[in-house]
Amino acid sequence: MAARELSRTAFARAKQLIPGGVNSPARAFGAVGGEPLFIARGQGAYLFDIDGNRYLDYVGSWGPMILGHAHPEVVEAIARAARNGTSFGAPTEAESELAELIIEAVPSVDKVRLVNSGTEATMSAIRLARGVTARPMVVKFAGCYHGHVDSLLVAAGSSAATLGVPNSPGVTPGTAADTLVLPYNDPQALEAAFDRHGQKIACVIVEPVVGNMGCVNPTREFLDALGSLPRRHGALLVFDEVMTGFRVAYGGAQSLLGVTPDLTTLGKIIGGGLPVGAYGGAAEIMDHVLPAGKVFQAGTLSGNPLATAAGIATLNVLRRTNPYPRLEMLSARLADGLRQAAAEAGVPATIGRCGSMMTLFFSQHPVRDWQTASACDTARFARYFWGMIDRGVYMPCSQFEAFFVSAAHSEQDIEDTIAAAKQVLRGLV
Ligand code: KE4
Repeated sequence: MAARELSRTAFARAKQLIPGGVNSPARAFGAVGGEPLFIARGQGAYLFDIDGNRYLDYVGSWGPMILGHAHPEVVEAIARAARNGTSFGAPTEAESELAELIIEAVPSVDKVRLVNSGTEATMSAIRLARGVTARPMVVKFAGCYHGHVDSLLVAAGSSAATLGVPNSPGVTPGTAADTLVLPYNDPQALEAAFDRHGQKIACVIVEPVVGNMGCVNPTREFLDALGSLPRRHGALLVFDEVMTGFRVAYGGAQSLLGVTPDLTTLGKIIGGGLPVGAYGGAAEIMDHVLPAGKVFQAGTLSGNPLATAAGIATLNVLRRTNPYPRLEMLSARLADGLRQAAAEAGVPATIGRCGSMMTLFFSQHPVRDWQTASACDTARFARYFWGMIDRGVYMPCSQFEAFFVSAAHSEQDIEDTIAAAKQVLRGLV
């Protein structure tokens, strides 16, 4: 068992200063028990905690670190930008350079606004959709997460077509009232919602490949419904590609799935680990955003010189090296190895995967929506999580998250992970 005393001490201190000792609940290890590890540094595919333990990292900061930690070109770009100042509150050419890279890569984006997080991106995209359509309602799907936007912190009511109810204190019933929560991968529910509310729906927001209930792929029928129903009823389709953007492909999920959304939200990878979010779409939609149009959105640090430098460097490395075929090869091998390890151990498990994002579900049935995801054996997941930590493999601390292979992972890293999983899974029976 690795020593974790310094993390324990650091956590005790942090809890005196910061709610729950963390600046985001996802890091608190709440779903797996125990206490979070405090990280000293990352290098390539590895994290090092403050007790000196090394871990093979599959969280990758929840997605941004597709190149691995401390990539030399990214670090140098940030350092170079910092020497010229850290923020000006005035336009810089780097913002146009990052915008150009995004526009060139993402099929649906002709114009893009940079913000500071995925939450800001989805919040702004919804406001824009409501402003453009002059309609109040937003459709989302159970199990999809779009950041801590009040109107999206909503759980499904008793029936899938029930208007949303808040699932966080502080979100008012009035805010939730305009949010409709439907089952993912249910084209009939989406059709019924439009039949019932069609002229009041401003947009449908969806993770085109879900990461936030664990990795769940859309069915062809669901994609066809997403591609046709909103448009038929004058609503906008918003692809939340904060996680899938530049992850599952350089052009994001929309470049793979054959559906072109009206708006796309981005984050994570486009900041290379620094705070960048973005929302974009056709110019005739985006030109409704102030000061071109009347839909308000602003931000002191939007397009920040350091963040845009990190994002530009990251996208330039991705565009130059095209790591996606190798990521697919490594990820397919890992998925097969985990599937085989679970089968050999007699542990019911299935894999959800798209490219280098995937989830090992402790479920004997395929996971296709929140109902099947929430039936997973989360207690068994928690034992698996800690077993992997004890073997130096850092997986996401929740069954309902995706994990990620980076371009810094080696074939040996993948084999070592499979070997560790074989040992851990055998112990779970
Ligand atoms: P941020 O505000 O955390 O940058 O992005 C919110 C967001 C929006 N859309 C999708 C599809 C997302 O996955 C996220 C954030 N993802 C979580 C992890 N699955 C971030 C981890 C955290 O909250 O600490």
